[in-house]
Amino acid sequence: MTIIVHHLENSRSQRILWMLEELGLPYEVKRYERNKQTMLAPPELKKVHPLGKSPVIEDSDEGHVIAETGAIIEYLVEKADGKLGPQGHRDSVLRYRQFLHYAEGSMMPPLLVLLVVNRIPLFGKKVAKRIQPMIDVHLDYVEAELAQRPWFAGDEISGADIMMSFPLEAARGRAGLGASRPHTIAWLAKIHARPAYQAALAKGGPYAYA
Ligand SMILES: N[C@@H](CCC(=O)N[C@@H](CS)C(=O)NCC(=O)O)C(=O)O
Repeated sequence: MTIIVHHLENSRSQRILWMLEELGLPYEVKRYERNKQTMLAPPELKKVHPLGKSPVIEDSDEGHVIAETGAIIEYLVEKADGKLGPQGHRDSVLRYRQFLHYAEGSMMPPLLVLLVVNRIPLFGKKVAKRIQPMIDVHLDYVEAELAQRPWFAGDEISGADIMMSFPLEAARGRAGLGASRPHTIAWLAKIHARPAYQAALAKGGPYAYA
């Protein structure tokens, strides 16, 4: 066994399990539970990486500890000789790169703000009303992209789709993504039906967003 995935329940690390299943690389899952009150990761994760966040992987073959979903995805693409990496026409390659960064860099921040403010009584609801239109801009953009092609980069599934899965799953759960954006909903159904996605769920345990 070469790769250990430090997997926090109901978190971004589900993407890494899915990626590893798609690539057919061997791995082991170390599962962590969130603190029920704060929803934060347990302190043990800080022993693996100073940020104490998930995902983090350890590759014992190469002696690396790697944090940040996008960096892990890129590392795994390299390890799998380019599988699920940028491919084809230059436009697809550029879209791949954009969505790889966009998922965490632009789409997750307002979703995270919404999650936090929704936990604050009264004042939270007011702030949430200001955040929702910002999220809608992202959801409309994604819907328009998925109306043009089956996958985020182009005709084939790639690491960009795996990156985009978490913000879109989170948006469906908490930010109004629904039937009014049929291409995005169909894309979610399509990824959830993939055998590799299902195998990742079986390996990682319950996941609230699938
Ligand atoms: N941008 C980072 C974010 C990592 C992150 O915030 N992970 C969350 C899980 S969704 C976490 O570990 N939260 C628990 C905590 O902050 O204690 C990535 O994509 O890996």
